[in-house]
Amino acid sequence: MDNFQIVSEDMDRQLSGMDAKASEFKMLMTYYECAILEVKTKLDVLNNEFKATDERNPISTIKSRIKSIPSILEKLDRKGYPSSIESIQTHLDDVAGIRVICSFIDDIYKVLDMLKNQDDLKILSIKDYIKNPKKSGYRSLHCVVEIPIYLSNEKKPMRVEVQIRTIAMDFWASLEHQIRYKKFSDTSADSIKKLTNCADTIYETDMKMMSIRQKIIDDKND
Ligand code: 0O2
Repeated sequence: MDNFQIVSEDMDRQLSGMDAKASEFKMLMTYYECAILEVKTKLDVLNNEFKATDERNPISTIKSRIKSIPSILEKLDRKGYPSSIESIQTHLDDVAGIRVICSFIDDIYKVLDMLKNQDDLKILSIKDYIKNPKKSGYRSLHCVVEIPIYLSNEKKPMRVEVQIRTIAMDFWASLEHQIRYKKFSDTSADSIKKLTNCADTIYETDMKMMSIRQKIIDDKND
């Protein structure tokens, strides 16, 4: 049995109960992968252009992922939607996910503005968890974008969720995700408060780093 067969059978098993054949599902995931590539390329181009003009990169790292089959099925079920290929495309915005890690808070909004200025990319929604942090202390800017992918015989609009955050916000979110996220009920109020305090301290440090950078630039220009 070759690897493809194993993947396919594994997918069939994971997709049991879903109104979709593994092959159709795999094709859809390939479309999402293509959409990630398109958005990533745009971000790379913008980062290089910015580096050439400002001599520094607003983007430190770009990560991406395709949502796992269990997470897709869990989310459809939790939101009360049917488990089908059509339902995934209609109801889920985060099957394709890109995380853009920036150096400073103002870089986040610079990246968002750069995305807004791309005429073949549509911003469908923006959630600013920096101006309005989540109760947990989570900070990040989320936007859902629609981008066309060019297939052999059609142009297909695909949605990608882009999460933009600083290195510091990413540090907190990654560790908090490991130790608590989605285990809310098992976590003591004291631990939750401590984690939220850490997020607030990290945000204050982010703000301080940004003003130190600005002061150094201003001093240099005087
Ligand atoms: P993963 O494993 O990161 O992919 P939802 O919660 O998905 O039903 P919605 O409105 O789609 O609702 O999502 P929301 O809350 O705007 O953003 C969800 C994503 O943001 C999560 O993805 C996390 O990546 C991140 N996130 C949101 N809140 C927190 C938090 O308190 N802590 C951490 N560490 N991350 C958070 P997924 O798909 O849930 O998980």
